[in-house]
Amino acid sequence: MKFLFFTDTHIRGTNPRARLDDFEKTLYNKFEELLSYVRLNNIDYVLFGGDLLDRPDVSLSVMQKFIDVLNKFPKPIYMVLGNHDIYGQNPNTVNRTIIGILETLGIVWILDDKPVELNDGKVKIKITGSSFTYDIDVDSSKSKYITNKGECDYLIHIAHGMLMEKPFIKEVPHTTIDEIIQRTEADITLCGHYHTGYGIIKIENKYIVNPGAIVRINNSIAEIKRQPSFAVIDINENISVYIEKLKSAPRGEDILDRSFIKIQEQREILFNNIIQTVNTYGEFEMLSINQIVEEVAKKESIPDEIKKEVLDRLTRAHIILSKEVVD
Ligand SMILES: [Mn+2]
Repeated sequence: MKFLFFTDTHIRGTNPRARLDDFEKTLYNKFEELLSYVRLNNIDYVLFGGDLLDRPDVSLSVMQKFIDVLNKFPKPIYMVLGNHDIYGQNPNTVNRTIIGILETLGIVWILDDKPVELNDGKVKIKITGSSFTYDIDVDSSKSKYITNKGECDYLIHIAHGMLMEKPFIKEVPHTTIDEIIQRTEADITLCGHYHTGYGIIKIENKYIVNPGAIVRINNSIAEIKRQPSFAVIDINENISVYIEKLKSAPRGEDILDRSFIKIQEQREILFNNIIQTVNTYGEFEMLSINQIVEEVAKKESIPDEIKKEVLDRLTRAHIILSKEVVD
């Protein structure tokens, strides 16, 4: 069986500030290239790592074009939700989002509570998934990255979280591969969320794969140099995994505006100052509002139902705010 895995497409109708080209058009071309790769290379199943959309309510006129191409992929596309696909970093809001509609139409399949078993008469492959939740990398058990093989020959797990090769910036919640590699039974763990990606890492016959985002949204030097890629997985008697570069992706130099970098650097300094200020008020190691609620609740022994109410209200506020924001 042959799989194609891609991640973080961030479909949107507007241009990210640093982009000089027509982002929507370029992205559409990438989807068409992926589709023709699927057809020419006899890919059986398509897997997706989350952040299909840049926001949960991306406009219908934009979606109309992309639904047309998504509908031509082998159905369904097995996927997990990214933080941009949902409201309030809460996967339970999916029914109010565009992805909820795509799932109803049978175009996508959200894996979390519906793992899939594929059997071609030769091998039995199970696919499990963990959508983004605000605690995916905060939870010390790292349970969203751990999955069980059961009766199948091979197990593929997809997660949208900050799974990193090495320890990362302290302020950003993340998980390192060595925290999970011994405990997960997945032969292949496919990851989205960290846009830079790291390709294929193989440890003791287990693969960890993040080919990086299909899109380049910021204009860091690393992003300018990076060529958007996807992964191909071929499972017969053995597993083979390889990375393919998108040919339709323009050169970073041609589409990312570097004059913008200076302003962005100043912003980063400002942002770091804010983080430091917040840290002096409490020992918050992260800045996500949900995580701060979690920390405060723990410190002050606030009952679970009150914490839940606060998180629910934050989700509702996010829904209201996102309707008011004009991109
Ligand atoms: Mn993303």
